Amino acid sequence: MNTHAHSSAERSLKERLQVKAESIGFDLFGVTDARPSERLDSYRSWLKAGMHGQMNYLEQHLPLKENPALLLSDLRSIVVVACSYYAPEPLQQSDFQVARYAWGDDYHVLMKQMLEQLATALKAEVSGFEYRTFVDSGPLLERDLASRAGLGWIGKNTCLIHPQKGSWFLLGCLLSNLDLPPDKPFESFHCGSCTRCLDACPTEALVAPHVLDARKCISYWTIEQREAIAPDMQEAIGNWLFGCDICQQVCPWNLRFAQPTQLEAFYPREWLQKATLPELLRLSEKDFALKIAPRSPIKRAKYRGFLRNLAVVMGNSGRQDYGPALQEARVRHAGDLMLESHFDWALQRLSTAD
Ligand code: B12
Ligand code: SF4
Ligand code: SF4
Repeated sequence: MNTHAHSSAERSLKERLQVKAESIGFDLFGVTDARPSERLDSYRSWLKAGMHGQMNYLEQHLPLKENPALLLSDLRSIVVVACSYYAPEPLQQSDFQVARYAWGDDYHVLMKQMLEQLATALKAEVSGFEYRTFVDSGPLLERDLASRAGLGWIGKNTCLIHPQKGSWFLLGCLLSNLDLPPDKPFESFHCGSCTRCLDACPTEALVAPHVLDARKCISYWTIEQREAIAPDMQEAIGNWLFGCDICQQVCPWNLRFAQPTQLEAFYPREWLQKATLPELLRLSEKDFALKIAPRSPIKRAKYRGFLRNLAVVMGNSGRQDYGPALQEARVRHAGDLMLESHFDWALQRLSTAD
């Protein structure tokens, strides 16, 4: 807690900031102070256990996560915002699934622009205003900051859940030298005895409440991992082409409270609604760069990762008519051992499918 009382000017600045944030399109807004997280021990033990897999950047982030003040000299407060990405119209695909956050445009770009807009409004008003904005990729424990800023609790599935709006939210942070009064941290915990997310995870990646072993998580393998997908994960990935939403889909707070996004940018894009797996597999690297990468979060998998994911999903589809497309792709990408092994796996699996 900040020890000094905040002036009415600081309180009114915070109120105006919140109004501005809402007018820009943010659904949730909260403020916390610059203290380091109280949950760093669980982050350290998570890293120590190797549960971050090959996401080495999470190790590199540790010193900064330990001390957010290193990110901005004279850091006084952190504004945490959130946008719902729950599109009212679902992705209409029967052959494959893509995590909801990736149906539309890339939130990293969109929310960063929105945060910059918020900062620009402040710049005009406050002299000497210093700030930095972060969306996802920065060295901050965003969910922890969000719960400290009063936005919700961290569920057993490790997601931040708002008590009236669920967890289909993406987070962003504005660090600044403004002395804004912090909100009351969200201290209650509303999962109760529910264990639906742990029970539903197809790969048992939620190894304990609040502990996700990324090495078992479909989202990790299909988004973050650049090389081969572990053999024992390939079947379990099922038809998830990019990311996984199961531990959020089953959550009663989402089933009851999910609220449609105000941002059309998160609605499913037409190319994704219409795409077929063989067509996607035929994309050249240039097509991927021109048609998918510029706006979609799917670019994170990179071209090879995307083809690898396609091979796995097609292998799991039971659709023997996908054989020729996979054969063709194997010839086109001959020499890329990682891809070859995934195409071979898929062809083999289809040949033994009922
Ligand atoms: C690495 C990462 C991943 C990894 C690892 C996920 C994980 N659970 O750690 C992978 C690739 C698997 C992943 C998947 C997803 N991710 Co991700 N990911 C991140 C990233 C970059 C870092 C998270 C991190 O540091 N993890 C390490 C763990 C140890 O830290 P933590 O999750 O923050 O955990 C803290 C708490 O759980 C707490 N804690 C521990 N024990 C206990 C016990 C109790 C009782 C309590 C209350 C708390 C508590 O302490 C931990 C350390 O402080 C953040 C962005 C960021 N900079 O924070 C996005 C982020 C967490 N991801 C996000 C999203 C949307 C997803 C996916 C939904 C995408 C998808 N559909 O595929 C899935 C969800 C999977 C899941 N159940 O978490 C959002 C989450 C929004 C929300 N509402 O929570 C974030 C915040 C990005 C953003 N800016 O919006 N992600
Ligand atoms: S995202 Fe999917 S694989 Fe990962 S923990 Fe949740 S349900 Fe399990
Ligand atoms: S499914 Fe149940 S246990 Fe899991 S996060 Fe939601 S309420 Fe909590």
